Amino acid sequence: MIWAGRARPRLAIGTLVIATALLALAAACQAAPPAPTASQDPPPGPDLVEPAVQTSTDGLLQTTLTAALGPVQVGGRQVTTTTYNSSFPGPTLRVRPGDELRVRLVNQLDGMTNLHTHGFHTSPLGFGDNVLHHLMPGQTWELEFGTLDDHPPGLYWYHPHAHGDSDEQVSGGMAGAIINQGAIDELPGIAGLTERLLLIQATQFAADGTAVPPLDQQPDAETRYINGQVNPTIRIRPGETQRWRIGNISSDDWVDLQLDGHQLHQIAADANPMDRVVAQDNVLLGPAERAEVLVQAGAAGSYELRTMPFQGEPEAVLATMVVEGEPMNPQPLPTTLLPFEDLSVLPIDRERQITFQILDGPEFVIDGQEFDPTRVDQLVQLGGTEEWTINNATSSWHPFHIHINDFQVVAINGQPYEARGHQDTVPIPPNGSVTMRTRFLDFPGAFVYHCHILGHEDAGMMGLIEVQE
Ligand SMILES: [Cu+2]
Repeated sequence: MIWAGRARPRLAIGTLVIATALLALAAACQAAPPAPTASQDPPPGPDLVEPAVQTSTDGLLQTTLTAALGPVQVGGRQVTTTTYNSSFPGPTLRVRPGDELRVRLVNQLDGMTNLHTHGFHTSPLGFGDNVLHHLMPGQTWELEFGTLDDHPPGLYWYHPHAHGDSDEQVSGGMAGAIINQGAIDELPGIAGLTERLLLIQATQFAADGTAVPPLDQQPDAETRYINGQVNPTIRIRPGETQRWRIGNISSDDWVDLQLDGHQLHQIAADANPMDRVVAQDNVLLGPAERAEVLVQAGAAGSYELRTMPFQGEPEAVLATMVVEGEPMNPQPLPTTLLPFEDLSVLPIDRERQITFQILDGPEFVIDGQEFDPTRVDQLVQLGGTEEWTINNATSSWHPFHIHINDFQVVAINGQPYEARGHQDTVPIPPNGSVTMRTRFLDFPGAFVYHCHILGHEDAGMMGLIEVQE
C-alpha cells in the first residue's frame, strides 16, 4: 500500500459560489448568440482521436486488459506510466443489452491491482465486480460480469480499485470507457448524430517522462488531457448537432465544463438517461462522474471547451471546437427523453446517516473510522429500499459513489430535489449533505461506498456494506 495513511493535500477552497450542476437545472433554454473564442492559448492540437473500440460478437465481448508500466504516447510525447494495453486511456468496450462481458485481467505491475466496472449492476462476489479481491503481480484473472440486461444505456467506465493503490494507478492512466447501447440511442433528435467520446484525465509527468506520484502533483503543474491529447480539435459544421459522451476519469480532479458561446444540452448523467433535456452553461463533473450532452454548433469559428476554476484547480482549455464547412439546418433538439422509476414515492425500509470527515492528522474517515475490509459498516437486507443522507463535515467537496446499485437524489442540504434520473456518483457540498434513495436489488454480498477522490479513498474514506438475503 504505497499511499495508505496519507492523502493528497487537495483541500484548498476555490470559488464556492458556483452552484453545482445539480442545482443549476433551471438554466435558460435559449442559447446566447455564439461568440468565437478571441485568442488561442494553448494552440489547438491535432483532431480528436478516440481510444480503440472493442465490440461484441455473437453476444459476447471477451477481451484482455494487461496492466503494466511502460512507454506510452501521451499528449504528443513518450512517457513511462501504468496503463492497460499501453493505451492512455485504455480501449473502449462497446456492448449492447443482452451481451455478456468477460475480461481477462493480466497483472504485469510490481504491485497488486483489480478491476471495478463503475456503474454496473452486477454481482460483487467471486470474479465479478469484486474490489475486495486483489490480483497479485504476475497473476491473471478471468473476470465475468454476466449479461448487461439490467443496465441502462450510457457511459460506464473501468478502473483499478485495490485499496491503497487506486490513486496512483488511475492517475497513471489505468482507466477506460464502457459504452452500453440502448433505447436513448434511437430517440428522435439523438438517433444518427455524430458521437464523440471525451475522456478527461489529469496528471503530471516529470521532465524524464516518468509519472509524478499523486501526492507530489500540484494542480497548477498538472495537464488536463482528453483521450490522452492536449487541447485536441473537435470539428463540427455550422448548425450541426453532435452527441458528446464526457467522462471525468481522473483520479482526483474536478471539471466544471463550459463551451464558449454554446450551451451544453445534457441528456444523461452517469450511465443513466435523463427524463428530459436540460440546457446548461456549466456542467460540473466530480471525479468519476459522466455527462452526455448535445452540442448544436453556431456560426463558423473556434470555441474553447474549458474547465473553470474549482476547489483550488485552475481554469484550463480541454479542447477546441472548430465550426467549419457547409452549414446545416439546425434541427430541433429533443425535449422529452426516457422516464425513470421514481424512488422518491416508494416506502422506505430504513434511513441511514453517513458522514465524511477529515480529522486531525489528517485522517480521512467515514463516521469516524478509516476503511477496514474486515468490518461491516452497513448491514442491508436484499431487496430493501433505503434512504441515505451523506453528510459532509469538511470544508471541501467530496464525490460520493456506491457500487452495484444506482440511486436517486431526493434532497440537497435538506431541501427537496427533483431528480431528472438516477446516478451512481454525486458531489456532496462542503458542510452540506445529499439525501438519496436506493434499492439493494438482485445481488447479495459485500461491496463499498466511498469518496471518489481516490487519494481520500486510499487514505480511508470508504465503508463496507454487506447485503444479506
Ligand atoms: Cu473526499
